[in-house]
Amino acid sequence: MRTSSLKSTDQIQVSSDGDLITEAQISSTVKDVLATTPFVDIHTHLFAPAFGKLGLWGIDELLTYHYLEAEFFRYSDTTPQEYCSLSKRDQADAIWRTLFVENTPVSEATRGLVAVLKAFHLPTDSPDLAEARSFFKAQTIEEHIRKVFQMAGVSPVVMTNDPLDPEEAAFWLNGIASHGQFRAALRLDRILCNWSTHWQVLAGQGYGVDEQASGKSGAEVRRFLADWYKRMQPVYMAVSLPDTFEFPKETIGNRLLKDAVLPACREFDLPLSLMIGVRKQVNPSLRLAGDALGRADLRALENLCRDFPANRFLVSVLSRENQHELCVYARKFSNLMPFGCWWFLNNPSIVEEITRERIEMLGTSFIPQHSDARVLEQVIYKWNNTRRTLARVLAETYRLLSEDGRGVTRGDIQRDVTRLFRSNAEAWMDLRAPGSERL
Ligand code: RAT
Ligand code: ZN
Repeated sequence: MRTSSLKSTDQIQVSSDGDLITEAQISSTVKDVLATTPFVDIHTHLFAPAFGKLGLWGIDELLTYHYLEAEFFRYSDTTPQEYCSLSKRDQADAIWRTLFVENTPVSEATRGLVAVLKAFHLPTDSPDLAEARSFFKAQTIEEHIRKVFQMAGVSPVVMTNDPLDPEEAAFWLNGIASHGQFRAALRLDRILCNWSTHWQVLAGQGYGVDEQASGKSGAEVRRFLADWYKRMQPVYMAVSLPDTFEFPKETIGNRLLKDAVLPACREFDLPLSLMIGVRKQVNPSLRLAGDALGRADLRALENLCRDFPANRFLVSVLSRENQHELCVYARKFSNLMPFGCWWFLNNPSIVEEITRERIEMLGTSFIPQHSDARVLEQVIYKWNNTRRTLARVLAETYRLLSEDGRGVTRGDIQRDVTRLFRSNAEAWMDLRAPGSERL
């Protein structure tokens, strides 16, 4: 039973989820609940083992992560061109030497790699990578994935699946068995943001589309999406949009969004994930590490949420300056679900700020984080960091609540953490393994 106010001096023994906990117990209870609740990872770039080499894992992939490559070029005289001509192994050695041996790995991405090494009891200060390489070489992928997800406390994870990536599409077209821990997400960047270089691929596959996306193109793209929906059984459709995104505005992308993507999402009852604010290739020589960000005009989002009430939008914005207005829009539109602290925002100081702001404005009606992991083992450090930051934020939230007159139980904390990291996602997408019940 609740009592009106709880002072830290109250000595209530916790015996069940229903008993109020003391202020002194809040922090440890929050940490414990965070540690024991499996999270859903709603956006990654990982692949199930059936996709073979598309799934990245191991020390050389971890070290050549584009977040680390960007940092490498700040310290090293190696030019991006020289770096690109090296083998992956030599690139990894160069990054290890530069960022971990010759310098202290204090940045978020370097610290993350240290945490992964430590999680596997590998040396974190070795002059070379010999021991790490032999450890990863000894792993078999299925068992390694199981262990890594268990260490990270995540399941399932959502992949990013591009039907216009020729390498990936070949796997889907040959038939891919569903995997218990991975779900698909149908990524639309090439269609919505780069139609001029991709429409011919659709045309070549027998869809009646043209360069201007005129006439029956919208209906045909919708047919393409329906075919890929059947093939992938995605849990949502997704697109990453530039900071300059405007809606409505007469562009090919917007026409296809309105005539094909939004109707398909309604038909299949899928949310559309909009990741807004990327400025692609401001430094093309850095390749994947060459993107930056810009503040977006979120009136585009306002227009979408209002004009398409039967659609649901999962939204992450890349600019720190857009975060507050995203919360305001989520208060106006229940078909908008803010998610994650994306890419350049996934640093403890910013995650803390954004998450506090979201709790203050939205309670627990949002999805605080996704990992965006590209290399399997990254989920270990990314989710560990999220838990660590959230422990501070949630403990402070409950302390204030308790001070203001409402004590909390372990059951309350469990319900909130489950909502934030699991059931809000489950309510928005069908995360059950694709199988008979979904077909
Ligand atoms: O965070 C990243 O790794 C970025 O390169 C992008 O992949 C981004 O997350 C995206 O999905 O577009
Ligand atoms: Zn991503």
